[in-house]
Amino acid sequence: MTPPLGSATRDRLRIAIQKSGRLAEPARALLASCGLSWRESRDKLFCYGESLPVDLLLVRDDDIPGLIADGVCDLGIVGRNELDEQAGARARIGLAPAYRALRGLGFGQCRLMLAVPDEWEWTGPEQLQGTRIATSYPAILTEWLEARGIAAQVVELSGSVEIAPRLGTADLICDLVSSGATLRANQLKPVETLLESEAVLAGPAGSFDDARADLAQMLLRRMDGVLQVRERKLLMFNAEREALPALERLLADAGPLVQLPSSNGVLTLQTMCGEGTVSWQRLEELERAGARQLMVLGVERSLA
Ligand code: PRT
Ligand code: ZN
Repeated sequence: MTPPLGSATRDRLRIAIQKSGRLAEPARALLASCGLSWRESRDKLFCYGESLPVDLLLVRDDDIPGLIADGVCDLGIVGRNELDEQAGARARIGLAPAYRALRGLGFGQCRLMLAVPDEWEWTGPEQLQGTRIATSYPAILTEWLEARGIAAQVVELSGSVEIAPRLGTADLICDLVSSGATLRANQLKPVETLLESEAVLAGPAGSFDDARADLAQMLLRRMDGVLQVRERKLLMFNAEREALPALERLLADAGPLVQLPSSNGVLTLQTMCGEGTVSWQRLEELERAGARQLMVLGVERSLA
């Protein structure tokens, strides 16, 4: 049965993630690769953790910081943009920070940027004096403007920010950008970055003092293991000893080259490396330098 929200469930950890949207699938996939599995409830708002006492709450991303602040959820996966905006809004009314980013998760990357109509000749932030800027991130924008002594009017919009200049409700915008296609389609160009964002694991400002402390620590350790090996490859090959110096030069951007025991005089070598080190071109160069039976393996898990 779904426990009532807001109740003090002290022996289970509750994580808020986006129900649907950009961060929903990668957040679930990350938690699943940390060994979590769930029984879905009918209302699809609450997923009861089966493999571990870690439950999921599926919500709108905007609600995640508040759920952590109110203690309804213990952790959440949310964009840094959302977390910083709500922390900024709290600070502006004198409230203490109630949550913090515990880990950057390497997905959901985007930038919070100022974008001006294409015909503007951008000379710098001083040009913003007296303008109207449409945004869904009023706290971050206001802080940025204040830090530069710029008096501009912040026009808060909850969506479709990019059409504000054409509608005449603002002169320029401050919005999230990833590919930049939306800006281009609206005859806008990005000019300043206010924030580099990605999905983060957020937690309360304080620490847990019950069973959730151990659960959160275990989850973080597993998450670190997953994040460390993501995009990591294990490269294995055989080579004659004479080829070693040339191969080491070609693998300067990889981890230490480890020799495995071998019987017939041919060395068996392995190294951990990034995607770029095992491109087809690099493998062919290694082959020309004497590497044989090259093999590239994906890394699933690691405990450092
Ligand atoms: O329903 P709910 O409130 O949960 O979802 P939402 O609509 O508020 O959020 P969603 O799913 O759109 O975004 C969730 C999070 O994804 C954001 O808070 C960011 O942290 C992150 N993210 C990454 C982005 C983008 N990339 C992004 N491109 N969020 C929004 N966008 C917008 C952008 O502003 C533009 O309008 O997507 C559009 C396409 O961007 P371009 O630059 O590729 O054209
Ligand atoms: Zn939202």
